[in-house]
Amino acid sequence: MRERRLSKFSVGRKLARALASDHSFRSGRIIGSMCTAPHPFAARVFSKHIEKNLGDPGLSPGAMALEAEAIRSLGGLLSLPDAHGYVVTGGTEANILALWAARERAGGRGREVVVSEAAHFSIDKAARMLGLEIVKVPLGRDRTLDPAEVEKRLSPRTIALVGIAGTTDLGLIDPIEEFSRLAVERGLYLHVDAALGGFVIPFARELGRTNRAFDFSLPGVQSITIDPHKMGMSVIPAGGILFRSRELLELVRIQVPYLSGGETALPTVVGTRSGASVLAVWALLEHLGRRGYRAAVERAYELTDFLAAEVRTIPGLNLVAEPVTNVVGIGAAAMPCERLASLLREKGWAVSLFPGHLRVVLMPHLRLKHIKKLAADLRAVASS
Ligand code: 0PR
Repeated sequence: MRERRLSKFSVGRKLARALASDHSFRSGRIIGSMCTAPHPFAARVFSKHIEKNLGDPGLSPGAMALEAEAIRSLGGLLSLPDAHGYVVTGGTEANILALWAARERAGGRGREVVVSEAAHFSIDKAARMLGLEIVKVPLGRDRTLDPAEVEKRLSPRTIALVGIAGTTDLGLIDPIEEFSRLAVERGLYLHVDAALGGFVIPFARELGRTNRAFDFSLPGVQSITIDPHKMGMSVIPAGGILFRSRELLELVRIQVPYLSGGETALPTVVGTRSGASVLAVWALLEHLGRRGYRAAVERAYELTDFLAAEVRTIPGLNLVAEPVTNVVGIGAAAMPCERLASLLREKGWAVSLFPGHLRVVLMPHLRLKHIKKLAADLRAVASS
């Protein structure tokens, strides 16, 4: 730390210089991110309440009540208005809590968790923290999961299945109906990672884009991850974990005797936690309502369709899967994807590179003019 103070002006100038090379959502150049520019209303509510710490719930009974309301609202979106849960820091914390609950529920009966090889790395992270073993099921050539392959990997040591509703690499949806059937038959815990899809698939169903079931309407589903800081358009950090019952949530709570509200049970992985995040989530859910989110999802699909149609017409490029949500996977037959990615990066695009394809996520900060420009650049680099 420096000894002498630096004026706010000088610090501001240093800051601006240091951040000059950072990408911004406003530029329309961030095409590989699952986050987006926070909705201005969420940002306003967030900045107004930055002092709130829900790690000491007794200090903010009002904010805690709104968190419960936000959870009911998310539960309603996922077919269970009386779900139990919390707004957490993101999909990673939500997945950790879910697998922790699964482990506690199994009571030492086994340690294996079965999930597709497309699982987000937070599942591996959670397993390492919790002493669980991840059994990965390979995907078929069309990148989807065959339920028979899942069943083959179940053993007496299996305690849980994780289904993904909106995979990280391609936005695809696992056969969660089948997962649910297996979970009920075998008494397994089923967690659904809908970090991205939670705010997309319910509206995609209403828009007639998919008829896949993935939520609490399936009897085997015990918990769901749904992230307001992805397609929920709220401020980072904001994830969501929802459990089917209070008993499941109790499995991951810790009793704390000394806080302001008296003896209390805290459920999140982190201690001190942002009340501002929670209030921003609540406020935006109230403000946009289903109609607002549906409109955002509809726009995202328009861009998805546009980009997918363009990619189909560009010689040397291909879609690695038919988009199901707002994610487009672009493969290149004539050159390594690493080269395609670096040519696009040279042109200023912030792309995500997976083994064998580039990922474009059509998030709400993107406009048709950005995607038209992207398509033109893709066409140019594909033939270079
Ligand atoms: N589950 C799924 C299916 C995810 O895709 C992700 C993150 C998580 C869980 C974990 O969520 P948190 O990162 O909130 O803990 N998916 C994004 C990804 O890996 C995260 C991300 C977001 C990466 C924005 C880059 C970026 O610019 O692609």
